[in-house]
Amino acid sequence: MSGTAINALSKAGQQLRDKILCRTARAGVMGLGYVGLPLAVELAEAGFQVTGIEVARDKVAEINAGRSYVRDVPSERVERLVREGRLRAVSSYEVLAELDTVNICVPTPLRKTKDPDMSYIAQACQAVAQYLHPGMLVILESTTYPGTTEEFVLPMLETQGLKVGEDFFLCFSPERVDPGNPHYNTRNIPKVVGGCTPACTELATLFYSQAVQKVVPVSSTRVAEMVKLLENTFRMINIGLVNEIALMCDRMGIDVWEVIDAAATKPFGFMAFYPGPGLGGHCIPVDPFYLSWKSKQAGIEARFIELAGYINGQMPLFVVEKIQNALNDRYKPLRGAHIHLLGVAYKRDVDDVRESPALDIAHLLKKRGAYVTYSDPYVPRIELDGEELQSQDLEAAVSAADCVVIVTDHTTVDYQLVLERAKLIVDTRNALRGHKSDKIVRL
Ligand code: SAJ
Repeated sequence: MSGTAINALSKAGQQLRDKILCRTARAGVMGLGYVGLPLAVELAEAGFQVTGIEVARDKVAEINAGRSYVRDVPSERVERLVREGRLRAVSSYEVLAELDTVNICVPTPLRKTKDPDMSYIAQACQAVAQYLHPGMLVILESTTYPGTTEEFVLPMLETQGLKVGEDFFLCFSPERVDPGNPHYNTRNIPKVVGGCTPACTELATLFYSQAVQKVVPVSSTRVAEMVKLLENTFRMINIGLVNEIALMCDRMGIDVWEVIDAAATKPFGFMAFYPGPGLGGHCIPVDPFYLSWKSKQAGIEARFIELAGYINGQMPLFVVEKIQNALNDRYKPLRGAHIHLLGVAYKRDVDDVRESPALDIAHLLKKRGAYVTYSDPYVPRIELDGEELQSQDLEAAVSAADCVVIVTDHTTVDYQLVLERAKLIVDTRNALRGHKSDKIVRL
């Protein structure tokens, strides 16, 4: 730790530092989802005694039975840690009274009005406030707008009469979990962290350094909050740009996929993004609207975010019209046609359908009178307009359908079989790249 911080550390801070260094600090993780569970496992494997606090009792039972429900965390790791007594899960908050650190990894969705839904953070922080005690390190990881930690969380915690930076320590550290990424995980993704005071930052940096390879301290919680929003807004806007380029190329009869591949040969100053059926997932379609909401309050319209949101939101309709025109060119109306969607997850090789554009496409197709089926090796069933659809056998459905639409380009699908059996294919992901056939229609 830096000299200044050691001298400046209060007695409570010094005690926490010592507990972190000798791993006697009892760690807590609130929210054992795709962010919280990998973090809990890394902290436990780093030698801390970890308690997961999870409101979903079935998840608590799974963890305590040594089973993982998060694809990136093998059950073997959970089972070993639970057996060794280094990881457990509970569903009540009292345990916070005996914890030295707590990472808050709860959801931050949007309301229907596209305003931030802070209810999960509020519930978690009220619980932490109730059991807050001297020497506690509290780190918010949920993606949120700049100012949340100091304006929303800190006042809740200070109601207990304890002083931040002396009695307890409060930081923000953005989660950077990338579901399904085979190369990057909680341990090797650099961890940005900013505290309410330098002592807060130093203690959180020390804490994370026990479990994460690289920690990146920044000067404040607002900087740390903004880092995450820049990262994901960058993606959302560039996806919006490339979708708009795809619309232009469609009108001009230019192969957008060839354009992007050729542009990507530029060894500097360019980063390839790819058009698609729309923007799915629980990060990219959501996080930028936390920034635009706060920006509006600060008197600045986040025009790029709003525009990119509009363009990305139009892509499902563009795909449906592409399907309709492709059938029309073959003297087949969309009404009454059998359309088979290949892949409904929001991106390749994940099992998550949250905000998936496939659901919008299916809804629009049904509204236009089509009969819609789907296959997805990762998603056995979906709910569509109040009806449950089950994933169909690929070969049979592809052979029977009037049009197969590749919406998610899972790598495990037999695209050769699709190419041979399908009458017509609308490929929204260039999954059939390199194949030439007049039955393939690309974005
Ligand atoms: N998408 C496109 N074209 C692209 C890239 C993505 O249409 O060129 C679509 C995807 O199909 C998906 C949506 O955008 O529907 C989001 O895709 P994503 O690749 O951004 O994946 P996410 O949502 O899982 O984003 C996560 C983010 N991780 C965190 O927030 C911690 C993001 O910051 C990562 O950069 C991203 O994974 C990643 O790189 O995979």
